[in-house]
Amino acid sequence: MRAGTRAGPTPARDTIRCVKPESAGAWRRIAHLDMDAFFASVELLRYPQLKGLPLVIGGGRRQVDEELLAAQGERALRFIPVAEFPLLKDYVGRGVITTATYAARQFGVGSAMGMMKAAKLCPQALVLPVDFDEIRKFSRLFKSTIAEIAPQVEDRGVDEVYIDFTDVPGGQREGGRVLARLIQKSIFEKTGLTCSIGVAPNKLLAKMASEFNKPNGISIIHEADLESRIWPLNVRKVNGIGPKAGEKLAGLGIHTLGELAAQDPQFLIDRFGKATGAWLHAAAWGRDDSPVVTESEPVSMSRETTFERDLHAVRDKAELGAIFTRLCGQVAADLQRKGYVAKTIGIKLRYDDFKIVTRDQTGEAHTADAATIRKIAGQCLKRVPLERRLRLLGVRAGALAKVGEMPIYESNRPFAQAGRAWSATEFIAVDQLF
Ligand code: TTP
Ligand code: MG
Ligand code: MG
Repeated sequence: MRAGTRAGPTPARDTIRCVKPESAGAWRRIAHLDMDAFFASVELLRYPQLKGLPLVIGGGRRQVDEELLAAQGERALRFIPVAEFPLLKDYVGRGVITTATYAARQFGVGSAMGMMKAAKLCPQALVLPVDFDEIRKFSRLFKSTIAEIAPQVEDRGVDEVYIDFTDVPGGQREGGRVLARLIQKSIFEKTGLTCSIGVAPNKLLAKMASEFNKPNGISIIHEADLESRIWPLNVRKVNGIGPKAGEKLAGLGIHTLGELAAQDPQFLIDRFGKATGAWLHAAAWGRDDSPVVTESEPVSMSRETTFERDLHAVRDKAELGAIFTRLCGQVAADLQRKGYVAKTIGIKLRYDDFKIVTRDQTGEAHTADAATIRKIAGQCLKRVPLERRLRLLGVRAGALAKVGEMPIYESNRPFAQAGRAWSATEFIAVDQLF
């Protein structure tokens, strides 16, 4: 019998009930996941013969890199002898390292270090350039793998995310360790890459925890671990305490988070201002309520305008044309500013009798170009009756893709007319997104 669904008098043993955490009363469990030596690990997928060797990523693509790729053909990349790879000691040029494998880090080489300095520390390290297309591909792949398991994912850049474990089935087991293991395993199976995960009561602590057991580690933090695991850390380990604040705190004799936690909040407020001072104190005590923000991708972007007086397509052609062109320009600018391209372009009209009509056209090619949008919207306009005067005109860009994420080979086929017109309610609902 389930707890709480008793028939008859309450037996004594029912007074202590073991209730599994359910959504409302569950402990907040937030994970931070960060890929290990990300740019370097992506190169190791292509050149597995370099595994375990010191490798740094940095500099532009050089002749020597082109030769490596060209010499043997894609399929044979894994068989290129290690001796044929360029060495850091032979590197000429300025540039900085974007990342280094853990084998290279043992020599003190790391992100943001100048190539020349790194060459002195570890001349025998191999050096390869960044391949941004590969990076983007694997970034998308590991993130989509996570989202299939735990849908509440906050994108924090190329190689890291926050994940809300709280309501995911199994997300509370062993403080989140079971789900973290499953995610690690799934990412490895899909990509061949490893990552590290910290699970804690909030984002602030999870971010710190993901670094505790790098690479390929999991760290579980509970509130009770504050004193033993968080307070010994340097204040700079908190995401948000940068070099300037760190220096200022050091000047006050505050180095560790324990020392920061011991301060009177007013002392910090007096020196850092109300908001920052209070935040510093809360951070040292591991307090953070910020939510995991799942970015919702826009479905469409649109602009519309209601005219000051009703306009007629023939008699007010010039005025209407200018407004139409302006709306198309605005939609194009919105797309460009937000980094999107659209596959469907549509128009919306409201007549003087308040009736609404819409038309759209979808094609193979994405665009964010004002002139192209204007041309396609113009074709849509030809498909609506224009005898009545118009009160409102709108232009909409739909079927959006992020720039750089649309199919590479888009045919140049002209836009085909879509059979479906979009409804006015859809138009308004979508508009409210912006
Ligand atoms: P990080 O996650 O900071 O580093 P990482 O993944 O290389 O190593 P770790 O195992 O410690 O997480 O950054 C992710 C990628 O971002 C990194 O592989 C390269 C790039 N990057 C830069 O281009 N410049 C930088 O200064 C840093 C820190 C990273
Ligand atoms: Mg990383
Ligand atoms: Mg990172």
